[in-house]
Amino acid sequence: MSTSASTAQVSTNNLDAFWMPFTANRQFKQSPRMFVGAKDMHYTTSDGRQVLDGTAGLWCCNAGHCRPKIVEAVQAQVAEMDYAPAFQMGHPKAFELAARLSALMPSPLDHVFFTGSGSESVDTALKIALAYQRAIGQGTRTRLIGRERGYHGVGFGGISVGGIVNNRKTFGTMLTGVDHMRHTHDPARNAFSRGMPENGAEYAEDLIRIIQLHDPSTIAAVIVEPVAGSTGVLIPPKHYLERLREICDQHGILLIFDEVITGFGRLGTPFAVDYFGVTPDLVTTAKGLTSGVIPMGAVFCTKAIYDAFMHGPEHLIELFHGYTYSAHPIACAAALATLDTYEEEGLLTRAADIAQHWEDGLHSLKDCPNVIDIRNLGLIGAVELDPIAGEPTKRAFSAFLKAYDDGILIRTTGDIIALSPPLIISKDQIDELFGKLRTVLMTID
Ligand code: PXG
Repeated sequence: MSTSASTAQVSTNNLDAFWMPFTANRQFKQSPRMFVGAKDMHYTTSDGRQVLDGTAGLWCCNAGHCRPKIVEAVQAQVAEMDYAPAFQMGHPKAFELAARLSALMPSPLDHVFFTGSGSESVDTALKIALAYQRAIGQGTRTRLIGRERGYHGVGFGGISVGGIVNNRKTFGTMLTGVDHMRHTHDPARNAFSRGMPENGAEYAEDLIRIIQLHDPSTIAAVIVEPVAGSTGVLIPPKHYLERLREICDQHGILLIFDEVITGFGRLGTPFAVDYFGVTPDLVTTAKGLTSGVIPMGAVFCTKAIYDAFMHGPEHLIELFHGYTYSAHPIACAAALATLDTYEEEGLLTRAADIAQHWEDGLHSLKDCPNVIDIRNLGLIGAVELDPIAGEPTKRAFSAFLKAYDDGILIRTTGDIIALSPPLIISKDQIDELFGKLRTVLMTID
């Protein structure tokens, strides 16, 4: 479809029926922002403008947009076999993909369970953790521990262990038996840190407080984002994640890393597991797995966890869990071609090469009005703004609207601007992004 044809279609559309997710529906429908095309680092808007993608869609299009190999793989797969049942049947690409993913992820995280999204990956990991504890005779371990300000998707499991108040407060009591560690944000000591903050390893000790309150024999697993994304980018303090691992080991508690945004090269290594050198028991992924092209998630678990289920009569199902779209053939084809693209272009480590340029550009915004903190790691950045008194989120939202008008796509959460471009971004495009963001910050109230 040509751009002009899409524009015509958009302009005649009735916008009323679609209840948009995580969107100010009434504001949007008065003044819609429509994308009709995408290529590499840019979106095309319905009014024919190019917008530089500073967010990889929603942290997912790590290879950039409409990359030929991925497009062709999806086209070929949908014509060859559109769907295959995932329960009691298989297809070769699912096994090929699991084997390749297992080779990419450090050992012993060598088994892969497929899902359809990050939220499903989180639910899956929590359920595997509970079922595992039971399988090894630790059935009293039913509690799940998350962290304040954590985002683990929007399923009931994810919002229960998550710690973003607006995502929880209107949805009742959620899962029982959940507790939360304190978050690690400490602007008084760490504002404008470059990379990992120096202060705050001791926040891991909050897990001990929770363990002492509930007794370790009641706790199945702890889930954290290695780098918290959605809440507005919180980088873990140095030695914090190592300490969490130690405490979990001491108390027989499984550690789950939610790598839905850090997975697939965001930090300059394939996974945050590699970046931090800390090995959890389960890892949740989605997004960059298919570069956002087809919905898909994958949960990695250790051999010990997988093996704990492989007992009993062989005709019996070992885990009563799975989705209609687990290992969907088109998603598998997209993921395999995405991994090829990552490999051919060195994208899973490319962020490491440009991280310094990214950090310097981002921190050059320090002198802009209302900037109270800047944070970065790998190809992730955040600029925190002082909220307008009595009108939280308004200043950042104005920045988002102005940025869109000026040709850059940014994300905002609260009064924080979050940036996470495709991993193919050039140094010139980084300069363009921060140059335009500077203009935005200088212009808005
Ligand atoms: N875990 C983490 C750590 C995430 O960041 C999910 C789970 C859920 O994934 P799904 O595929 O169910 O949406 C996420 C999703 C943002 C933003 O702007 C972040 C996400 C989604 C949409 C927007 O920060 N993260």
